[in-house]
Amino acid sequence: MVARSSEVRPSAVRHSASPGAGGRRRRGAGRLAGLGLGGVALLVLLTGCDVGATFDGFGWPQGGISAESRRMYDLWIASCIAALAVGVFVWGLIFWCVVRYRKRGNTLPVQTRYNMPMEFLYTIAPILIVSVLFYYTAIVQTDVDKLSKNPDVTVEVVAFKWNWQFNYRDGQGPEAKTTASTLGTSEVIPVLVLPTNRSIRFEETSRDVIHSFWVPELLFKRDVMPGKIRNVFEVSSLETEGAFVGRCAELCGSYHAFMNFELRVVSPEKYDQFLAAKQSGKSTQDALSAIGEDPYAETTEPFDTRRTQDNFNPDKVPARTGS
Ligand SMILES: [Cu+2]
Repeated sequence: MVARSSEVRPSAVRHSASPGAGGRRRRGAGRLAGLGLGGVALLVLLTGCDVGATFDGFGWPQGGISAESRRMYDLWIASCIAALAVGVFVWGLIFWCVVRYRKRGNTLPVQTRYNMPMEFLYTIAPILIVSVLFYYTAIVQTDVDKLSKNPDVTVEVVAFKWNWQFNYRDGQGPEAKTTASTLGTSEVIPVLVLPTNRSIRFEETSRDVIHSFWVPELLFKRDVMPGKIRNVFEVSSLETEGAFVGRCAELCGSYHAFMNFELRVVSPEKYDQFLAAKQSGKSTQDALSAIGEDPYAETTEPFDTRRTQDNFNPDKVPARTGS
């Protein structure tokens, strides 16, 4: 037979028979909860606003360079803090129960099965937590996937086994024209030059199999599909100048691991000069030199594919030529 909450067990009678001891225990539990809350408050105060940096991003990569990457990072940090708060509360309850209701004899403590308010709380609290997490995730995801009508820069990303081509376009969609292009080769890593503080649209397409365009500092990657599919995403602004390695994040064949490129983020003025130099017919390396940038990739280098081993004219393989 199932014990009802309304049934009063001898142990409950025993507890209620000694109000002094119960009061002391309640005060003890209150002190414990106060200490826990105080500890959390102190932790937040000590770490200031940048809780994420203090805890190494809770495992999330730090150093995002786009507005979207910061929003994704903030969502992760907030979710971790919420999870920790729930965790600390639950751990506190567990330890409190362990201490408060430790075995003192052979009689069962008060049983609270079929306690409707508790059952209601157990059901509603997780639904509320999941709803809040879902709400903020949906907002950030929509924001990251948002496309503008007229991005400042549109670059077509063409992936192929096993390299990249970056086409600077004069508009959006497959009908737009390429005004300048950078092609990677086995000897030269392709450098994708982009400006800070401008919205950038990436239109991805593949010539053969599925690849994936990934710059770790964007905290973002998106598959590059073959056929007529143009996978499109935008970055509302790049906020940090510098050189960042880019990779293929989809296992696409023998030389998948060699599909590296470099994202070079420069000032808008330098970008305009670079694009003008490219459009006037200069190679990517010459155009990079013209704006005072390193002409070759700084973050990665061509891998030794050993393709020349079986070359009939190994002496004639040109060194570091490309794009
Ligand atoms: Cu690939």
